[in-house]
Amino acid sequence: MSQLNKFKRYTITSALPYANGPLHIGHLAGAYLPADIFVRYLRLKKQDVVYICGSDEHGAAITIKAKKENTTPQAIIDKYHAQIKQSFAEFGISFDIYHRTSSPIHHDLSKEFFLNLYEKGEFVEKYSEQYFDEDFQQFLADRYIIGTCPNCSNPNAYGDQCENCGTSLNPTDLINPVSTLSGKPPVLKPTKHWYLPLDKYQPWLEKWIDEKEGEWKVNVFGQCKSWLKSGLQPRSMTRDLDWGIDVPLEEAKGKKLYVWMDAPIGYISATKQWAEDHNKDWKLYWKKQEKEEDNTCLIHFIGKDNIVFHCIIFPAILRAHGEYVLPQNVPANEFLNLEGDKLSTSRNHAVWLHEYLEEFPGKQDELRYVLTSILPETSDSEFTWKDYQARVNNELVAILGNFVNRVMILMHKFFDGKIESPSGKVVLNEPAIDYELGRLYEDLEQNIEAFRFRQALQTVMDMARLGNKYLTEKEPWKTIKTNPEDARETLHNCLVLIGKLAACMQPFLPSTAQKTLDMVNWQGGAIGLEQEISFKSGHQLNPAALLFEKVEDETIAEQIAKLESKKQTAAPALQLPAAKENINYESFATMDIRIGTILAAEKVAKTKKLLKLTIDTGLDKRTVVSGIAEHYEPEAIIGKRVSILANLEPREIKGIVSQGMILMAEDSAGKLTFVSPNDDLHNGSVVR
Ligand code: B3M
Ligand code: ZN
Repeated sequence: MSQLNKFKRYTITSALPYANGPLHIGHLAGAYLPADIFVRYLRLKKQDVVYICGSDEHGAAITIKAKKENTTPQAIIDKYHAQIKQSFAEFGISFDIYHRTSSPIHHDLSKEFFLNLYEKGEFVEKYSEQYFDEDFQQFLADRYIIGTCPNCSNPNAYGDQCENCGTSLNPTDLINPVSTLSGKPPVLKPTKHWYLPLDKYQPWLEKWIDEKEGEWKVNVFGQCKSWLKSGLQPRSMTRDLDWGIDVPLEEAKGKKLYVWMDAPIGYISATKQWAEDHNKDWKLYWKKQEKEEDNTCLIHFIGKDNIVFHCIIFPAILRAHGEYVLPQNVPANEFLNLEGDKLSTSRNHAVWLHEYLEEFPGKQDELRYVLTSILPETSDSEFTWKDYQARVNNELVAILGNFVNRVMILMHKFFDGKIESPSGKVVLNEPAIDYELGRLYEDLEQNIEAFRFRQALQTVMDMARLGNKYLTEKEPWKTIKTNPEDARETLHNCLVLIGKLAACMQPFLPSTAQKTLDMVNWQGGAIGLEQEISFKSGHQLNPAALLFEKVEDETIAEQIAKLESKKQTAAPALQLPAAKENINYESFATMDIRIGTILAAEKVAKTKKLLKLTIDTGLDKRTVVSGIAEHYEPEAIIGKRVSILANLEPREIKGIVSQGMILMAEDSAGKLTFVSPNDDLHNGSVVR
């Protein structure tokens, strides 16, 4: 039994993608396809539903991309907003609105939200030390700082997260942090921010999350519990950035709202815009109503990396505001992998939606089908092109397409595509089939309502299997000679079954469902899920057409080769420091660089980074303190040939006078190596 009527209406959201690049199949499978299936189902069930999405156009994700493409943030969001919107539309993701967080209505609402919390005294104001790039005279967003992950030693971890081990980080956790703007280590400077005291909300959040046990997906519930277990910390809702929504306070000039403060409010502002456009009341879709039973059912579809924001931070914001409903469910998906490897934008290891649309025109439902079959609902799953081919050929072509096609061909061959019945109307006249269909339909309902879309899709395929089996058993191609009325009845039953199948296909394969209905020349208007299917006597079918085509081996081989070649050409994500300004030769010539040899090396007590070296410079034997202890063991470098800047003013470091500097080459991963001569030069040789 459907449980949908428990709620007056539904507010369904899909995560707002950053408008900083194209979408790939991982996005589709994570937060959009499942939501679209659910929403299409709700609509077919005649529920009052609004489906909300839009581009997330703030945050460092955008400014970093602008820097990379050497353009402005505005140009980036305009370009990718349009592209993403287009891809969604072509895949039939049926948002009621696809909005933008750069819109004035969103800026206004976000500020209003911030002020509401500010005036209630919900924020804690704090000064903290934050990384600042002295060359660029600006504070650095977390994403602008890279360094070594304290957890897994990945040298390219970001200030907010290590993409290698998934640990979420603070910039100050990074070892050897470097600003991606200047390529230099940033300095810490105090700055004031407004924090959401999540620690204060912890007891309430614990209680609220505990109520979701058994109702929310295990992966989502488990992640929430683990965040709560490790203890929530206040989180700053403002940032020192130059792109985003202004903090609406006089004393916060130049500061912007934290992107995760404004982005979820984007769901609300988009709803406001939609309501304005369609003469609706947006408050019904977001605010608590007088009677609890009149509240909307809010559901967020997201990927697992967004769980904390939707299950902890945004609910805390909504509750602090007080007038809003909280999410009823957050059916987050895990990740989709590709051909044995993580999907990766930077390594270009992805199947991009805009490329698929170009290379497989008209084959959106094929991808919808394959992705729905492998949705990472409870654990990570994997897309491979071979599996794509197998599912299209062995399931869509051989089962679904085949059933519809056989029935259509036989109807045309034996009865000129015309339905005729003495009773004037054709309905399903086969109790066993009717019973089975009823059972399958119930499964479908239950699975969709429990967000088990993979299984739900299987019940649709089972309907097609049922049809094939029935047709094979009844053999109308034989009985047409012995008992033509029986053959006619069999095919009529099949046509009704096709109608039912098309109805149930709609949430998953919307354009195939429509094609099927067109083929049987369905005249009944929009087809409902539970509608009784019948045809009038005299009804003429349209010509048979194939619903799906076989995917050839070459097509798959091409796609696999394309992924392989991208892998080789995609440059590793080098984060090189910016080039320095020109100097004249005289400046260079003032440096006295010599070849020397390390005679002795020891750790400097109470430091992690420093080694005390004794160097034979050819001129003398001297002491140099060098910050290489994390890269070399002292014993291992004795006898090493090095280059030394010999006329650097002596400096006292940790009580030791250091005379000169050893030259080191540093790669983008922060690894240091000595700059040594290739040939065996004597000590004191000049580098120039
Ligand atoms: N743009 C992060 C992401 O795309 C973020 C989601 C916002 S949902 C309010 O993963
Ligand atoms: Zn790591």
